[in-house]
Amino acid sequence: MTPTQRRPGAHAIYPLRPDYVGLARFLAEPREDVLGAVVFGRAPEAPGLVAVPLAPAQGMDLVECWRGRSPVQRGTQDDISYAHDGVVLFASLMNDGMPGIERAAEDAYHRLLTLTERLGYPHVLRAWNHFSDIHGDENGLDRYRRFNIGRHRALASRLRAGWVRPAASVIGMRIPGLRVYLLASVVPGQAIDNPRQIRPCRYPPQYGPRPPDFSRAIKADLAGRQCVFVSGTAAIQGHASQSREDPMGQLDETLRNLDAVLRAAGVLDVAPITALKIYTSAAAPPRLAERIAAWLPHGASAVYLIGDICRAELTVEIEAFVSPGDNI
Ligand code: 3EB
Repeated sequence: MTPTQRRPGAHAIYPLRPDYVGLARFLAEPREDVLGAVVFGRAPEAPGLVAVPLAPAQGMDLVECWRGRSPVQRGTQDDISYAHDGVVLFASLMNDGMPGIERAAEDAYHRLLTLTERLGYPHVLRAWNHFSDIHGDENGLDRYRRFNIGRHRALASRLRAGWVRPAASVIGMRIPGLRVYLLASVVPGQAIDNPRQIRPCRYPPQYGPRPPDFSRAIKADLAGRQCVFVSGTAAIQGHASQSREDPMGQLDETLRNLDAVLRAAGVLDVAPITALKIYTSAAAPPRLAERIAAWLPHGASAVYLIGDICRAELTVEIEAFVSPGDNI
């Protein structure tokens, strides 16, 4: 291609990042470059819009919008909505009808992985999982532990072949169903460990018969843009929960974990943090938001959502998206 034949913007930096906007604004804006969007609230019918009914603490319908590079190709298959742009694929699925979270999780991951591979994006970098009654009992086991069994069964053959576990979040929602959405890419990401925590896949059996299959963070070079996806991070040291009855203590521990995993990913300062999502199991105390605001760099976004953390004794969990080129 000669320079004059290049599409305008073809050499601009790959734009992937989450934007958080109100639903009305999202619906009013152009959407050609939208890979996927998630409404934390009631979703209207719109292509590629997945509803995750966690209450936004801001009290409005909040949309998390992932933009890639136009033209984006969209489709639906096997009840999965997807869109891709040659670099990243966003896919989402609602598995609301299937009884039993173990089977629902296995079926969801089986279908999602089949699709990502068929479309040429076999490397899942980041997955979000939301389902109801996360601490309920299902055949004698906590539903989160059942979810881990189903997820593990769907991933097992890929894991044996060296597939990298994605960064992930698992947060309980308060209406029935399972919602999974993910970002996958044409190139593999690199798994980052947190030196303060053991790898989730090495959790001892006290946390369930199958460990959770996720990486603490994934670092990826997406068309020249360095991205770090930090998994839902809570007050866990080694494998043990810390500061059980103390939300502010849990927050301090969580921020230490975020610092540590970012450092391990080569992000030497919190300044490049682009977006933070904070999940709390009840309305966050104002002091918690104040502490986070003081920790976050100027220009980064922080959204608060109410949902259940997958260990009942934990009340706060934080995930992050970092692209060092964004703020510095
Ligand atoms: C933890 O560190 C807290 O099962 O995919 C955080 C993020 C947690 C993802 C998952 C679980 C998961 O174990 C819980």
